[in-house]
Amino acid sequence: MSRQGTLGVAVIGTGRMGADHVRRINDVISGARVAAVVDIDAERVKALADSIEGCTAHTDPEAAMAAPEVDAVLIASPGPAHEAALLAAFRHDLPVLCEKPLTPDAASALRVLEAEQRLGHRRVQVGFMRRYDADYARLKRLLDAGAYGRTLMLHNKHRNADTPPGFSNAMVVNDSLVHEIDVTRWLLDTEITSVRMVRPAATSHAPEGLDDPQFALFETAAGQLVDTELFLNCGFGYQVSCEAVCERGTARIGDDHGVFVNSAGRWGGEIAPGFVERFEDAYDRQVQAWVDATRRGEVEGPGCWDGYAAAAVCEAGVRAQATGERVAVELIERPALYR
Ligand code: ISE
Repeated sequence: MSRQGTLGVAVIGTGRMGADHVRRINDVISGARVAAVVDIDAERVKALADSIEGCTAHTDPEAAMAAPEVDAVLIASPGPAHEAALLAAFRHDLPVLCEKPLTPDAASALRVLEAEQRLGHRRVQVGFMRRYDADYARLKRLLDAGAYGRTLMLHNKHRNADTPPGFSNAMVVNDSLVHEIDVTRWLLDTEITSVRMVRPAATSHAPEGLDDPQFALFETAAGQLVDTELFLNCGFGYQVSCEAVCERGTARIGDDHGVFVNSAGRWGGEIAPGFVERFEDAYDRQVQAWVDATRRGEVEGPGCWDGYAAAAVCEAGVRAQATGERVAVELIERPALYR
């Protein structure tokens, strides 16, 4: 490990999430530094590297991985570029934190899963950051402890103020619903076996070609039902909540994030503007947990199996959008490395 035990990280992709992770590694968390940055935009990446002491700029991910001060890789490039970056990291046998999605479809996720198995050990943590959110973690502990008996249903809400340009119906599943897919598998410790997608009356505030809101219904291998409202142009802010309905009670998180105010005859609070603000602490904890585990020589958190399973459910979800039918999820048997 370079520089007195500090983990030298190559950050691949310096767009919105990548730049935020660079800031996080440099200014927020401990035990790591940004040793290299990679982007197809040569000027942008050079300007960024010049602002960080001892950091090199690259346009080729593999060149950054070969740099002597690089001990680990954080992949924050667009999803279609993930497979090549992951396979390159395996060639250099470097630990990876890969932003979600692992890859954009189940076939490519399976290729990554197979490559990691050929390596013989787990190398990848996938950026399903909600697992590191304090509220979700508390809910997980409650459900695991069986405080209210068996969980029978989950009701999720996932609302964004608006969508970025070019946001498609497939992205509603692949970019947004993918979080509830991971949360469901993680909280209930089971696989999702089928998906249905339903479209209620549409808001007039959604861009042309995007059906908004949408409603997803999962069945799990343990027979539970999970519903998710996805309202991605709700206009008023970013809101994510999850209610677990159990045999002897219910538990809900996500309603009251932030400060609660009583004033001038009214009560209320603020709604986070976006996911970067709402999940800021979760992103910090996620990257710190990855750095700490990597420095101990371990791999923790959601891995390639979770990335592959989520991709398989997403694929069923996109098919369910087209047919309106219940679509079964096709998964390979879980390999020994991930049991
Ligand atoms: C975005 O890519 C995310 O990951 C956010 O968490 C999600 O809320 C948003 O809908 C996605 O577009």
